[in-house]
Amino acid sequence: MERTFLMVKPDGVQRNIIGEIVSRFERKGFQLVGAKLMQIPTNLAEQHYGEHKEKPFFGELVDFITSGPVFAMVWEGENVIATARQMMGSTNPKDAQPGTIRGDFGLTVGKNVIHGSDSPESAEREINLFFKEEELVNYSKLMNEWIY
Ligand code: RTP
Ligand code: MG
Repeated sequence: MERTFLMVKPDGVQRNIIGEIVSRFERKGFQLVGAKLMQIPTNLAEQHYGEHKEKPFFGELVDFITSGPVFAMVWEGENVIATARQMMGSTNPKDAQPGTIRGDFGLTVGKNVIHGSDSPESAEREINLFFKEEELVNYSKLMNEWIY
């Protein structure tokens, strides 16, 4: 089953919407297979956002993501990578549709509440960056019979 890496960014943690965000993915039908509250060290932030190293906002991005605790998660389910991105909404909350997480909770591109992997390759890379294999839990729910 497909897996993705999602993370409530420091602004989302400070604003007490971890539960709101987790709840949306639970209600959608996805399954949580790993989660932790953590403070990201600078070297991990730089690796995680490595693709943006040359961008003018890279320094701000690393400063922000390391500025307070984040809630890192791995979620599983059919098409979870693309569907989670849709549920998050556009990168810039001013363009994000109402009903999406960024559309409902964000105002500016710098503080846009949530991160989600954008492809199967980045999902695998990011899951391995943030979680050890033994931190991910394999289990099945009877409820899945009502989803699939
Ligand atoms: P993320 O990686 O955080 O899930 O966001 P994303 O895929 O939607 O957007 P991406 O292009 O990967 O950009 C990563 C984060 O960089 C910040 N950003 N700032 N100042 C700017 O113009 C600018 N552009 C992007 C955003 O916080 C974005 O989430
Ligand atoms: Mg991205």
